[in-house]
Order: sequence, then structure tokens, then C-alpha cells
Amino acid sequence: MRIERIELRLVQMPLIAPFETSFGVETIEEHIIVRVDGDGITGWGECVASEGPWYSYETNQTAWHVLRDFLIPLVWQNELHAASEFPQLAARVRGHRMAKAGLESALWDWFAKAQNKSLAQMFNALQTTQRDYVLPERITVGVSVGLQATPNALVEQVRAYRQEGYTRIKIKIKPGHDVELVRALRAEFPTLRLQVDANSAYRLRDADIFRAMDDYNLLLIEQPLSNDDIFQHIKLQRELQTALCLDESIHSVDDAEAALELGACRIINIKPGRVGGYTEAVKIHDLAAARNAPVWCGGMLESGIGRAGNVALASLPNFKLPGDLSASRRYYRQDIVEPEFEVDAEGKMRVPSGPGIGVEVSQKNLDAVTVSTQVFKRK
Ligand code: OSB
Ligand code: MG
Repeated sequence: MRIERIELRLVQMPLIAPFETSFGVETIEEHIIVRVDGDGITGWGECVASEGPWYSYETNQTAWHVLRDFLIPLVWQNELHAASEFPQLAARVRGHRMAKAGLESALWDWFAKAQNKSLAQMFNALQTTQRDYVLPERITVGVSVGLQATPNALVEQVRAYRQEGYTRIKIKIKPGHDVELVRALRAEFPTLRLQVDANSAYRLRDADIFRAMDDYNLLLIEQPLSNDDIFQHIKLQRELQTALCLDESIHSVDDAEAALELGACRIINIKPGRVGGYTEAVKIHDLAAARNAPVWCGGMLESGIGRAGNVALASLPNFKLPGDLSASRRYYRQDIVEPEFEVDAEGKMRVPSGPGIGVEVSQKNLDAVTVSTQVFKRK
């Protein structure tokens, strides 16, 4: 059982509509697709870094460098028996978690296929929360709505997503575009499951803005203060009724433990890319479960390759809140997997049950979005 070949592809996928957050606008999603081959089995993974260091310090160029020069050589130099062994090998490389997660996710697919198991089954076996947990066939998912030109445009966009089936909506906020957006949505949709995401755009002195949000029955407020911060979030959470949820500040199970124990948040957004892969993601899931803190699966506008693993992860028992896991067509005119991911009239998504990621990669669609490729082989 050996991997003999690894391929990296830089892909650029045009988004159906620009996605605007407090840190910028994205129109084309650039990611790295990782393919590993050996013993006649192909594993696929996705690195969710972006073109620029806006959401995190990683970019596709730093990820490519770290994959090529440090992470891929680890696969040649070590005998791997499971994808969950990879993080220990990669621990010598500080940070660069998206790069690590990109390769680890391809290894997860490869090992899962070698055992004829779905990723959901693999992650279920790894989790320690409920040993005999019966995986769901479908999970409730949500949609993350970018900043819109006007509050009215936001209301109409949310109405359209609700008509498509989504029952949980997250909106992006930034200074000057916050409470009044929540107010406008609440006036129109009084019982909608609604949450907001600031992507680190505020300071503690803006606490009044978040206090005002306490009146609108939000599920949570995501990452209001600085990326990497724990201390200021503790102070803010003390002032609020609404639960804070951390995204950018949580890079590891240790960060998650600190944040929950110190009261910096009550909920955690788990993004496998941000925490170095699915192995660490499951550890955070288990830690949060032991502390009675719900988690949910965040997204990085993944293609169907990354989405497949995220949906599998989100089928674990402590993913108590719907994730940012939307249908392929919410993002892209054409996904690179078949079948594409869909959301039904009840706002649910099917968890792939076939081996590994459980969807087929369309070579034609992948080739159409590939801008560069590099192949590495075992010597
Ligand atoms: O903060 O959750 C975020 C997308 C890119 C970078 C950061 C975030 C997001 C999203 C999109 O909110 C979630 C999705 O993939 O649908
Ligand atoms: Mg976020």
C-alpha cells in the first residue's frame, strides 16, 4: 500500500456572483487540487488557501511552496498506514495548516477508498463522542450570504435562498453595515434561523453594536474581533446574551480548549482547512462535545472535492448547527464533481455514501479550470 505519485493543480473557478466580506470581494475562487495515486487508487483533496493573505496568512503560492518542498517529501520519506498519521509527520512544519489540510484530505480519500469506506464512516470511527453513532443520510445545511449593495438587495437575496430550501442564513457584516441589516431581515423573516459573521472587522470599543444585536434572536455572532484573538473575545462575550462563535481565532484543538474554557465563545466554527485537516477537526469536535459546546462546519467556497469531505465531517454527532455547506450551484456554474451537491426543499443535503469522497471528479471540468499543474513521483 503505497502512494507513488502526487499531482498539484492550481484551479480558478469563477463564482456565480461576487462574494463580499469585510476583508474583500472574491469573483474567482482560486484553490489547489491535490491528487494522490498508488495501488490503482486515486485520492482527491483540496487546499482552501486563496490568492491573497486576507482571510489567513496563507496564499496558494505559500501553500504550493510548502507542499512541494516540505509536505510532499514527507510522503516519500515515511510509511503511512492511515491519513490520521500525517499530522504528526507534518508537525515539524509550523503553521501552514491549509497546505497540510490539502494533502491530508487527499490522503483521507485515498485510505478511505482503499478500505472501501466513505469519509463519513472514516470520521465516525475516529470520533470518540458517540462510539455507536448512526450516521444520517442527510444533514441540514445553511448558506453564507455576502455583503450586498443595499439592505433591500440583501432581503431579496435571502428570500431567494429560502425559496431554494435553505433554513439557516448567515450574513456578512462590517462596520457601518451591521445592525440595520439584521433589523431589515428580522422585520421580513421574524423566525428565520439567522447568524452574522464579521470576519474580524471590529474592536472591543464597538461592543454597543453587538449589544444591540442581542434584541434580534441571532443563533450566534461569528468572529467579531481580531483574527487570532482570544482575550478580547472573552471580554465581549461577558457583555452579551448572544453566543459568540470563533472562526479565525481557532487553529487547533488547543485553541478550542482555551477559547471554550476561558469563555471567549460558546460555539466553534470548524473549518478543516483552517485547523490543518480532518484529523484535527475531529479532535475539536470531540473536545467541544465533552464541553457541551455545539460546533458547525464552516466553508471556504470549496469545489465539490473539498465540500464532499466537509459534508462527511458535518454528519458527526456534535455538529449541532447547520454548516456553511451549500449547493454547488450556489457557488459555481459548473462544479468539478459529479453528481453536484444539491439542497432539497427541506434545506438538507445528502451525505455521500460511496467510498472516499463519494463523488466522481469530472476530468473534463477539472481540466477546464486548471491553470497550472505539477507532478511529483516517488524516487
Ligand atoms: O468567514 O466563514 C467565513 C468564505 C471565505 C472565507 C471566509 C468565510 C467564508 C464564508 C463562505 O463565509 C462559506 C461557504 O463556503 O459557503
Ligand atoms: Mg467566518
